[in-house]
Amino acid sequence: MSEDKKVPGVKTYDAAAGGWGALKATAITVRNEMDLLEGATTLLRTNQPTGFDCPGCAWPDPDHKSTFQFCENGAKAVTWEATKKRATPELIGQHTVSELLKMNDHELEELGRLTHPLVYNPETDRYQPIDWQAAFDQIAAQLQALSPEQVDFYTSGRASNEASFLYQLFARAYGSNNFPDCSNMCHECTSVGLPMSLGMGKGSVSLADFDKAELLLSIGHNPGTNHPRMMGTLHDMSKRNVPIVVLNPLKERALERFTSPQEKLEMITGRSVPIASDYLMLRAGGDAAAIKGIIKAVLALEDSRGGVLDKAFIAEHTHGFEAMAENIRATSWDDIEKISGLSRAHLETVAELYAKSNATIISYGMGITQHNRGTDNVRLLCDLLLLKGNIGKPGAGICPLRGHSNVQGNRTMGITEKPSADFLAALGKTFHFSPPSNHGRDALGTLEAMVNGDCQALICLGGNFAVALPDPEQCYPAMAKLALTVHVGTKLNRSHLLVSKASYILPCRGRTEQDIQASGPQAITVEDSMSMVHASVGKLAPASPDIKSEVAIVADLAAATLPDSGIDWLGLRDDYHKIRDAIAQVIPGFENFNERITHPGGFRLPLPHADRVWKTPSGKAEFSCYKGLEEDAATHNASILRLMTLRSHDQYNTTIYSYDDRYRGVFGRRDVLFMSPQDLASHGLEHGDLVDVETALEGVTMRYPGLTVISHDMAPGSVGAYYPEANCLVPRSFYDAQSGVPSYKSVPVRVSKSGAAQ
Ligand SMILES: Nc1nc2c(c(=O)[nH]1)N[C@H]1C(S)=C(S)[C@@H](COP(=O)(O)OP(=O)(O)OC[C@H]3O[C@@H](n4cnc5c(=O)[nH]c(N)nc54)[C@H](O)[C@@H]3O)O[C@H]1N2
Ligand SMILES: Nc1nc2c(c(=O)[nH]1)N[C@H]1C(S)=C(S)[C@@H](COP(=O)(O)OP(=O)(O)OC[C@H]3O[C@@H](n4cnc5c(=O)[nH]c(N)nc54)[C@H](O)[C@@H]3O)O[C@H]1N2
Ligand SMILES: [Mo]
Repeated sequence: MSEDKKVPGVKTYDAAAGGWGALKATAITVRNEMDLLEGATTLLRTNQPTGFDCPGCAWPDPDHKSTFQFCENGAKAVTWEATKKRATPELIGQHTVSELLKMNDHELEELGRLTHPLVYNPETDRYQPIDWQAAFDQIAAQLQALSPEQVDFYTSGRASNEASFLYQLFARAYGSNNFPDCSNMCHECTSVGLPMSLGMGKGSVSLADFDKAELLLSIGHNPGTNHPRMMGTLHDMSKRNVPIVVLNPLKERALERFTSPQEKLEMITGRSVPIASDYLMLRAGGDAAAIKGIIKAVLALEDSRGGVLDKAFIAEHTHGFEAMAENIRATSWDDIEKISGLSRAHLETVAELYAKSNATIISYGMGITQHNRGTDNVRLLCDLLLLKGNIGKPGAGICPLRGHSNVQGNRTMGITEKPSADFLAALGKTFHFSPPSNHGRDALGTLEAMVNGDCQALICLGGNFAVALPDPEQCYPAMAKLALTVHVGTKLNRSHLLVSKASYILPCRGRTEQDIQASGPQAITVEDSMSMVHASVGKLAPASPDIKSEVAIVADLAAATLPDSGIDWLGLRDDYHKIRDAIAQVIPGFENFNERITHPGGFRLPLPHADRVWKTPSGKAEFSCYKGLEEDAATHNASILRLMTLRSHDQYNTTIYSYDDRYRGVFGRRDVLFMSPQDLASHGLEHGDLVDVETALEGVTMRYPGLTVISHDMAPGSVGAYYPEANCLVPRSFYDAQSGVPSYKSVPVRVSKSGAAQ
């Protein structure tokens, strides 16, 4: 690593990703957060058959779950939860909330695990301890006084299946379908787009498919940081000489070269394997143009030499091919090149690889979904796959990389503002009530309702709602206007401090901790990105005797709020088998739930599209017809750049583990703007200059002043800054209309030297 003489905290990272650097980072994290021995044994239990599911990401585990998979960022997620630091009422009560608000997000969570329920006292401007039952009774009285349309129930994707199921049951028994959730900021485009194309809102691949794939297109995700256990899979593919084509505006080190900490020889020799066989540095928001270009070139290959498309599959299984092909043929190469930032020749080489491969997987993340047309983007990826029958065939398929470790499970459990009639009927029948059938609010809907006063109470099962959402300038004051906020969480964060008329923090146990209820020790279950459902059992003693499980908190709150519902909340709380029996009755695919999770590795939920059964209205897979090439509100102005808001290597969403971003060469700071050398030159800027960034959308005034611009290997036209800080540049009106996902990866911005005349 070499120091940058000019810009403090910037270094050039020239090694491969992974390797000893990853081991060292893990050792430091364990030392800072935990007792060494306990830390080591806890990490060894991660993702083991009798252990707990890693809260780090939703990548699945191999079938033969025996060997421990080393994972730096999984270790950070685990030790951050299992830390020995404690945010006791005494510690929190030393500060007024106004003082706590001056701490940054890292400092707030660094206070440690919450140990006792707290209530805000406006007279002292402090959080103070409260008894659990008093908290439940007070919250219940306020919920009873509000109407269900005024209350919103947020879920962040760590909540277990059992907690999520009970939570949606509580909200619906209360009368609300207002379910904003983290998926609304993340993979909602997948949940909306895949059903339109394939009849199912989940990925079609299993882990075994990666062993048989002949080509991988990895688009808009950064697995070295965000899905680190995927690196083992990519490493194996690379060693099998499977081409891995990456589409990403920014050079991400782990997608270039990786040393696997599981491979002794590589660790000893310092050797690494290349990951991307071809790295296409397209412009942010240039994916649709690039994919349309690849499809265009594939169609041209079919015309010139034939035998490229899977015509039998297209005829038997799909609908809309001709309209799609005509639309693509009408798109000009000039436009494709201009908007993608890639050359025709380069896209044609990818088309050749695609034409040659008998089994292709496309994996994708936030680079695809967080755009004005995120849902259309997802459908376009399906179009490319359908051309060669790459859905429902071994070694092929679509692989959305889900975010939170159980976000997919939350959805399966009914956390959705638009529940299906079948789901509501089954829920009502099982619990003898009439659930509301109206469409409720999603995350942006809740924000809007908070601003205009329609929403009066926000209950949060985890997460950091206000910091994750766009438009903090509107969102923060709107939180303070609410009548009631309730946060179920493990650590203190900013959303907890945006206090309303009545605010409560209810501390819960995490995945790593034992969960003992009246009937004995409990397991919870989660669903990974590939629809595998399995049990998770924590082993550590809870962070405090005064914290409860998420299930217990939801059940106790429901019992206090809805004493006449006829639902045996406390019975469900006392024995999670009963919750799973209810899930089995309500949700298809969970038959014999309790029995099936006793098998190591659990079971896979039915995925009709993986068997080429298309649950679309036409009964076929549907090609889409992507109009135009622009993914985001057009700018067509050389002075306007596209801002991608990014995660560093040392953060988990709004949780900032440290100020380092090792692979991108940034240390001890986050106040930087990544820019290409070409854009630096065209903007008359130098590496290290102080710049101001402002959003370039009509009617919007949003600024982020005082960032240090650093030169980075990335596509011209695109700039990057860290999420969540850069949310001050993302307007809440800038989102994908089909899914409601904010366009966090493509905000048009102007960049100018700080102090320069505007
Ligand atoms: N350690 C860790 N793990 C995590 C998380 C975390 O914060 N930390 N978060 C979890 C969650 S909730 C999620 S959703 C996932 C997120 O995982 P990712 O989907 O990897 O999300 P991001 O880090 O936001 O980055 C996306 C990547 O997309 C690229 N990109 C940006 N814009 C574009 C574009 O227009 N086109 C293309 N092709 N690429 C683009 C960026 O350069 C970056 O490499 O990770 C999960 N896992
Ligand atoms: N600009 C920009 N904004 C973004 C994104 C982006 O790429 N750019 N990404 C978006 C995405 S993909 C997502 S998913 C959202 C994330 O939004 P959220 O899911 O709301 O945010 P997190 O930061 O994951 O939530 C962290 C908090 O969760 C609590 N917590 C941790 N573990 C547990 C647990 O086991 N139980 C409970 N009850 N609480 C727990 C802790 O109190 C912690 O402070 O942010 C979105 N916002
Ligand atoms: Mo996410």
